[in-house]
Amino acid sequence: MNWDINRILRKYLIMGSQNCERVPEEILLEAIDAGITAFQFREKGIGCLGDEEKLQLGLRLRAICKEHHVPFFINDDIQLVDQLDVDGIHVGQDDMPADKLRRKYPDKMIGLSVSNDEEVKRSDLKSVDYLGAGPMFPTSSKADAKPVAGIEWIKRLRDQKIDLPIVGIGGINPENADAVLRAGAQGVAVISAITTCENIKKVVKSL
Ligand code: TZP
Ligand code: MG
Repeated sequence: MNWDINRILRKYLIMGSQNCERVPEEILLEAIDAGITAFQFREKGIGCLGDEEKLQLGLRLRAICKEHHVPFFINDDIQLVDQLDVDGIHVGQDDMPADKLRRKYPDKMIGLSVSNDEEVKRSDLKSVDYLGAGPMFPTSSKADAKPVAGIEWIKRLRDQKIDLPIVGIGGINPENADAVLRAGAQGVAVISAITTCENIKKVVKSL
């Protein structure tokens, strides 16, 4: 499948069972129905599932994405790349380096998190398809989140002539999403704005 990376970053839902107060499959289905353009399975942090349950949930969420033609990314977990037949892999700075990942998976989309200039400098940007830039705003969804980089971070990436697609992440909601896009991002990646809201349709539409 050939995905249009600029388009699929537009409304990117990230989720694991630890982010959900109800059945993750239901949340994913509602979010897809409301118009999310990509999904990342991120089963990580306090309360996350063990290996076997993680695989089983991953298989169910993956099947939903396949049925609805929504690209499915796995966060970090290289073991699940083949088991879940993912479309893409998202890695952080402490995970498998992008160049190695690219050699191993020439046909997968690869996303990389960058939070500051130092991380950009040490990353092999030509091996990745997009950058995750953040945290844009304070977040309570990631215990070890880097210091808030703000929307200025996206502007700075653009000023450095980095022309990779960028998705902003961290504390994004319908009220502040527009500022992230205006700073130069192709899209917004959110966890809690969708997983904890009352009305997924309304939130996704207004992102
Ligand atoms: N990486 C940087 S911030 C973050 C991740 C995974 C958490 C984003 O969650 P939320 O609830 O949208 O702030
Ligand atoms: Mg990581």
